Amino acid sequence: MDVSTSFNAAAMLDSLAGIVGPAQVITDAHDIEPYVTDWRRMFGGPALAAVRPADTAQVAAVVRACAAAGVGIIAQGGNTGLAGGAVPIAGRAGPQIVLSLARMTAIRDVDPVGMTMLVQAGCVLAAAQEAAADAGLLLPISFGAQGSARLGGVISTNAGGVNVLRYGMTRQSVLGLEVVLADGSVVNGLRRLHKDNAGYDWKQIFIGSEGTLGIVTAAVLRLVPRPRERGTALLAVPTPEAALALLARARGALGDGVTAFELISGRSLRIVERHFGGSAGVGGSAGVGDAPWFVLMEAAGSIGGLRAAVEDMLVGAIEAGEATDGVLAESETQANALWSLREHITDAEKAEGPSVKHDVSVPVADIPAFLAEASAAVAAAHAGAWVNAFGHVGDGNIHFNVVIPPGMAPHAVNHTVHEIVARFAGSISAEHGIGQYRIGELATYKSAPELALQRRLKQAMDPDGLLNPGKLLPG
Ligand code: 2HG
Ligand code: ZN
Repeated sequence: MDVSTSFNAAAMLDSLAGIVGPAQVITDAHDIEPYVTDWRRMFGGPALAAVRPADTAQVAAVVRACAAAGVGIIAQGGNTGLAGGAVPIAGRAGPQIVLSLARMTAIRDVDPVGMTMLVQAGCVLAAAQEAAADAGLLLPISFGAQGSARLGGVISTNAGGVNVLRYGMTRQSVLGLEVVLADGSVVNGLRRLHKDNAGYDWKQIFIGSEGTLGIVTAAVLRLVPRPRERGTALLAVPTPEAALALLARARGALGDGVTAFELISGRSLRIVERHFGGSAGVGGSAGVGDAPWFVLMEAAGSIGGLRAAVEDMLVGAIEAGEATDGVLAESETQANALWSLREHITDAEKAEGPSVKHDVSVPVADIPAFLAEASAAVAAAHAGAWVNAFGHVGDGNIHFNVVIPPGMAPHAVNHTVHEIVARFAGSISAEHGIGQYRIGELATYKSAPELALQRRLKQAMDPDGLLNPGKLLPG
């Protein structure tokens, strides 16, 4: 339909209020702000309203009303993303709403025998982790924003995080989904089955599709046994090569007990110290001497002797020169303080000024060469910029963020880094997704047949292009 001539905003708002109640249709300029702007204040644009349904039936009714009027729908969870996928695009034509899942927070059940849990899309990740822990189990999805990220968003972006190396991306933790399709129909696939080969595994197309194919309203998640012991260590390492040697040593000694292996540049820790040095539990490199690089690693297990095995492994690493210094946490509190250092890097970077994010992955063995080449290229081409590199080195995923001086064009910096990523046959978005931030670059770095295939999927699922318009797929 031609919305430019026939669209009646007041009637649309009335009809939305009729579905969710007037108090849940937010239009006031001040109140709508947190829904239409991302937390870094980099992305955002106008929306007719932020609409907050209470349940799946209301989501479906809102989608049907929007579909009938040609109104775009941006599904939003905790709005913690880094690619602008959950907020409007500035200057985009056509009416759209933000559909917030924030009221749908229920944890319907935890099954300790089948090791599953059933949650609504608005459930905060940390709340689901706690419910799993109360049942003696672990929901193995973990990242810095877990206190505000909501599971619908976690699933829709196939979030990564610090435990991917042991437990996989979010995709590996999803057994069943309930989704609302573009026409407002509800598909309930909330099965608690660990095995189900009866036809296409359709839930996979929604996981990581950033709300462009359907809206996730509930999920069955796979839980795992909760390890009884964990060993957390911060190590100073001389080079990224040494970090990879240490990873091989840790896996040799501890097998799949290695649950996290994060590489942190010395500069990343120094900015955490500068901005959060005084905060409780966050300070410097926790007694480990200064170094060009650090590794924060964690191992976990339940059969006893884990700590001693980690200790032996660390002694061996220091003897071999793979690490020059290190601290093995003596208590839960100290372990949490080490993680707190890691989790404050993003906020410390924000406090440093504007930065150009690169959430890249390359084959794990190529990480040292990638870091050397990309750092040299940034230094040569962008005077005054500096690299804040850290990330999930065990997955080949580095956040190669570049803090830039005022006035420097971000796109030129993106180009410098992503050309090197392409040379290593890497990805320009390892875990944060495409959203609106990476959409231009996707057209450059994905092959034409891959893009054509994705467009066919989009056309089949959302022929009118109303689900998260303008995101993920270049037009
Ligand atoms: C992390 O690993 C997050 O801490 C955020 O993915 C990364 O700030 C970033 O670029
Ligand atoms: Zn990350």
